[in-house]
Amino acid sequence: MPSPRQASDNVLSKLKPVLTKRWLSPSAWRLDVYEELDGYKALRKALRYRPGDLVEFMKESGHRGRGGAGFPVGMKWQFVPDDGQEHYLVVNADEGEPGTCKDLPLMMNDPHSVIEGVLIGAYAIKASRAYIYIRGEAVHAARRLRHAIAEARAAGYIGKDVLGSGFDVDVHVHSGAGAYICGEETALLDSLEGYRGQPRLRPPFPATHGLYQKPSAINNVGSIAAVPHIVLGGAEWWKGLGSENAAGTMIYSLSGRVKNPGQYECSLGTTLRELIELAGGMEEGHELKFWTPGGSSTPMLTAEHQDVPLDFDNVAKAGSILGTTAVMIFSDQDCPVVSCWRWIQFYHHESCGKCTPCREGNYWMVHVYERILSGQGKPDDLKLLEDACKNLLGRSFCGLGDGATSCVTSSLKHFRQDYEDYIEGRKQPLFHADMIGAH
Ligand code: L3W
Ligand code: SF4
Repeated sequence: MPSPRQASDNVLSKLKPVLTKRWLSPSAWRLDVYEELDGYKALRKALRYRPGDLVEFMKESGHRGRGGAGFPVGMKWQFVPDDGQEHYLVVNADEGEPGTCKDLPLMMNDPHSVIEGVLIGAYAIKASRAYIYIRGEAVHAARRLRHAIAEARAAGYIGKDVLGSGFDVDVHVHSGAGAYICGEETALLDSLEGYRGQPRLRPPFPATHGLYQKPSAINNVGSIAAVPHIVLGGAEWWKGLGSENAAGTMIYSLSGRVKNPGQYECSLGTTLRELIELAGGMEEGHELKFWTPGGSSTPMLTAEHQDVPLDFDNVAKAGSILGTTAVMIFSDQDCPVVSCWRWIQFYHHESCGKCTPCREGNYWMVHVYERILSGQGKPDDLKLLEDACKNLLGRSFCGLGDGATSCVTSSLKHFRQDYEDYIEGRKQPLFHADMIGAH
């Protein structure tokens, strides 16, 4: 986490390093150092409770998922039926949302906190097997997790009769092959089972029909790494770290036009204005123009929204989604049309092709963007983009299709003029028409 130098005391008080507090300790990824820093104390404590009590405790803490949807963690665990079947805990470590960078540093700097959270979660839902599904490109993080699992197994935290509690559990790391769609929980399950990763129809939800059609809880890395801290600190402590209706801290990943981009762990509900101050301010000569609260799948906001508390409810009221708190910051020297073009290229490339609205819609939107940006745009093109989004949103098979529309509809709402400037020749084309398709 970069160290903020010039922020005011009021803004500095928003910084709450909990999940990131060990990041500054050299070698906290090693078991001996982790144990010196209170590591595995939460597991010892959790094993003294009945699994059902832990689920209740997690509900009480108000802890909500950090993977994008903000679904309550305790409720997700409660949905896993206590029916004597094999159960699984799966960690979604396929961090792929553009701009998101909180799970990788968590796994690199503090892998045992993820593993300790996995063990507590597995115990709470009575799972004897847990999988961490990590994106294929993150070879370094997968290696670090595997090393930490071997250390934890040798120390008796993983395996048969964990710490003499009678609880048996094993933990595996599974690397994906670099497909964004495998971050969608049911595509992830297909990929984990050895199939091509494509979303499944929901319901039934993974809570009842998950991995190998068995009850499964799927939690994001950030959701699960918070669990040991909540178990040690208590539900009230966790709630007190956040703001009203938003318990705990959040790792905001700041990128773009700020002086010190990086991860800032703050109270849920910190505003963009405060985050920019923590990051040393905007880059010299740049003025805020647009930003995403939670990655490219969340509608972009503008300078007018700088004081919106960045928590689930307030961001929704402002017309966007908190998502993964991937705060990408753009200035008056950046073009929202160009950003959207790049993002739609990404969605087109990552579309799994299962459903027509997303497969075809993103393909055609890339073409419309390229027409506009090459100076060949027509006045009807904006209507065409809006129509494409109407046919994607709510009509796609999974959230990827819905998410792709966010940047298009929000940029058309806030920055229509920028599109019209290209179409009406007031802005230089970004590339020549001959270059279409070359990007
Ligand atoms: C049992 C029910 N379980 C819902 C569970 C469901 C899932 C969780 C949330 O998308 C968002 C997406 C991206 N019985 C249930 C139930 N569940 N009802 O609750 O479900 P849902 O459908 O609200 O969301 P989701 O499909 O998990 C996640 C947005 O996050 N996002 C994230 C992008 C990328 C990453 C990454 O790179 N790691 O997360 C960014 O904004 O657009 O809207 O577990 O099973 N009745
Ligand atoms: Fe695949 Fe896109 Fe349809 Fe999702 S919305 S199932 S990614 S084609």
